Amino acid sequence: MPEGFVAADDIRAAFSAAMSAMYCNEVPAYGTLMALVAEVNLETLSADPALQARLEATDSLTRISEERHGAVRLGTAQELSMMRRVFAVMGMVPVGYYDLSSAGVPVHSTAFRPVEESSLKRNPFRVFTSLLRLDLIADEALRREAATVLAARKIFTDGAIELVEKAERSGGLDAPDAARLVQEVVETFRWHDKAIVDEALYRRLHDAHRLVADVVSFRGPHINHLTPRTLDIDKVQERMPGEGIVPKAVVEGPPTRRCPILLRQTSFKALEEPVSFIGENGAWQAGSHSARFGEIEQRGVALTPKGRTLYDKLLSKTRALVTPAADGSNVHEYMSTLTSVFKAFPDDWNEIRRAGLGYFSYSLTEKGRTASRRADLETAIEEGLIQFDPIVYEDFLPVSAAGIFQSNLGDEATQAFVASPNQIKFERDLGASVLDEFAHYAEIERASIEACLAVIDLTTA
Ligand code: OOG
Ligand code: NI
Repeated sequence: MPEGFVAADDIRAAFSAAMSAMYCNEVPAYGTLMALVAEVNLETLSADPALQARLEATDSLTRISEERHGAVRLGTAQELSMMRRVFAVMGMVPVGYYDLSSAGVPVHSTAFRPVEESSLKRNPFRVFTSLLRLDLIADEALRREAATVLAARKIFTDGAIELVEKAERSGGLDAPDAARLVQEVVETFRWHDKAIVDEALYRRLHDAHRLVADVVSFRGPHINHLTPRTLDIDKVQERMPGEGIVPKAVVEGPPTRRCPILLRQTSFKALEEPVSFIGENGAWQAGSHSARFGEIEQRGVALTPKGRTLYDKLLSKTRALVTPAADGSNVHEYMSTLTSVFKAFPDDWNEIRRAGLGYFSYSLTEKGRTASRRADLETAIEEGLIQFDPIVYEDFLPVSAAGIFQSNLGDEATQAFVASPNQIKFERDLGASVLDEFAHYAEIERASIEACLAVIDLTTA
């Protein structure tokens, strides 16, 4: 990076903090949730010195209190490709393709996030970004009207666009420009209570799918949630009602385990917020809309394709036995079924590793650094020359995401669409291809083994 430019990681960290401050202001329950998460994280760490020590040793402790993800839903290919360019200036690239149509939500998505280890440690802010699929809406006239409304709106400020172009031209931004970019980009995610449609069109969009109304009716893609990361999601879930927050009934993802895998998430329901629709003769007409909510997550080890296949199989098996009811009436039955079905997934780090189910980062122990003898990987682990840590899953899960979408769309909104993943079209609209998350984790693991190998020369053992 040329002299005088602010590191992309620092721009992202400033952006994440600015978004959090804005959301705290706009949705006070988010602030309450952050305080609760901080309290539980502190308790968890003091009760588990070994966890604290590993997080410290792997240099991942400081990122956790600052860690969060957000989500937005965009309306057009132009919006998506500009969003990619904006996030690129902050060191965030599109990772993964998520098809939500099969789960009854007319969008497909990616996650913009940092990928380098040092960047993740500095600040792992990520944004789950969805693109509306008007092609899945049956009513052709409505589809055209929605497209016309979307084509006319501008979700980025002129200042944001200028600064992104400048960063692309010069390879970075100096401090004043970087600070200005953060302020300009935050504008895109702000809540607007004045709709850009009248109530009649809002109703029709809403009847097609609530998500369509949410994307099309407003001037910008308001951030719809921000999610802090907790070290004990069960405890936060349990304490939410005491703080006046009602969580959704079921924690999405795997059950409670000794060795956390992938991602567990829960949310509180979207707020019903006052908005005004375009009325007659320049007047505004009062109404309401619900879109914004809060969510927490707990992250575990990234799974290999083999591990992910097992996870998907066990989750489908659970859901075939008990489908979680939206009103939470069968939550105990669902959770106990989930727990018993997941007994088939090993719950010991070394077993998970040896079975090739998860990705791990290998490092030399103190003893390994000074070892005079050579050994292969497994022997070196047995002899305490090499240790391994789970690589954190930095991405999302489509079934969980669908559950989060649904719980905030009102549960009557469940709808069937023909499953139609279209990654090629998504990437064309994005203007780039998405990174393959599995290949990426595999590479981190491989590089960590190679670094050990360079020191104790395993190959010539
Ligand atoms: C995104 C829902 C997905 C997650 O954490 O899985 C998501 C949305 O509602 O726009 O954020
Ligand atoms: Ni989320």
